[in-house]
Amino acid sequence: MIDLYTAATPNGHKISIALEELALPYTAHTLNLSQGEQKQPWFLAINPNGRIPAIVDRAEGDFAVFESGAILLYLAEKTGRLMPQDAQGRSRVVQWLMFQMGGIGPMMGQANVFFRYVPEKIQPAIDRYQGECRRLFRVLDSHLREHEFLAGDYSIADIANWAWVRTHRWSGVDVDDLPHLQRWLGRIRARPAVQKGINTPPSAIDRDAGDDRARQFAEEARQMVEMGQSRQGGA
Ligand SMILES: N[C@@H](CCC(=O)N[C@@H](CS)C(=O)NCC(=O)O)C(=O)O
Repeated sequence: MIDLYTAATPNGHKISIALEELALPYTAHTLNLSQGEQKQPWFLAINPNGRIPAIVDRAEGDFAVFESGAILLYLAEKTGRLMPQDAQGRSRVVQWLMFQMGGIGPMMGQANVFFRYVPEKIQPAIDRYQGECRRLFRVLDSHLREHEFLAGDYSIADIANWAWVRTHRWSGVDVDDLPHLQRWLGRIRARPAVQKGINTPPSAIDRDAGDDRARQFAEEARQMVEMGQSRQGGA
């Protein structure tokens, strides 16, 4: 049994999607991020960085893993699935996983902060992060022109990138002229395990930005950003 500590965000959904795909038994614990539950001492003992997602593998002596990319690798290696076994195939998956962890995630995250959450509209920051998202989306689109998935068969690299890119509207970045990216988004969205994963827990990001729940989500995220800024140190 695996305990998953999560919230309705792309990084959280990466892990619920992977657990569903792998049919691993797990219990999802949803943390209230706007109330700072992720900074409580009990959770910092699991993830010293004080952020979701994290897992504890009860079958492996309560082994804890934090950082969503590291969790995906752990689950793929534990099961021998969602990643090839040979060195080159594995490296291809890790490359696209790192592309998400170092590029798509941070850039879309910052686009959300400046486009949705901070009260002041700082246009150069919005342009910078949305522009970088567009550039990264074009890299994905060009690669997907020749490839069905990012690195051979459907893998943890697809899960990691998909969980973020699907929320492109929330970041204010369109994909209308990126047909290969759209095809890949639709193909992965149709997987039953993916549907279960993005509903564990369901996300307000999926709703219309003018919807009350989406507005409340943005407000809570804004409070979380302010809380993070007012803290000393990482957690
Ligand atoms: N690099 C980390 C990022 C984790 C992260 O930023 N999590 C966000 C939600 S997506 C969070 O917990 N935010 C709460 C906070 O900043 O206090 C990962 O991929 O796991």
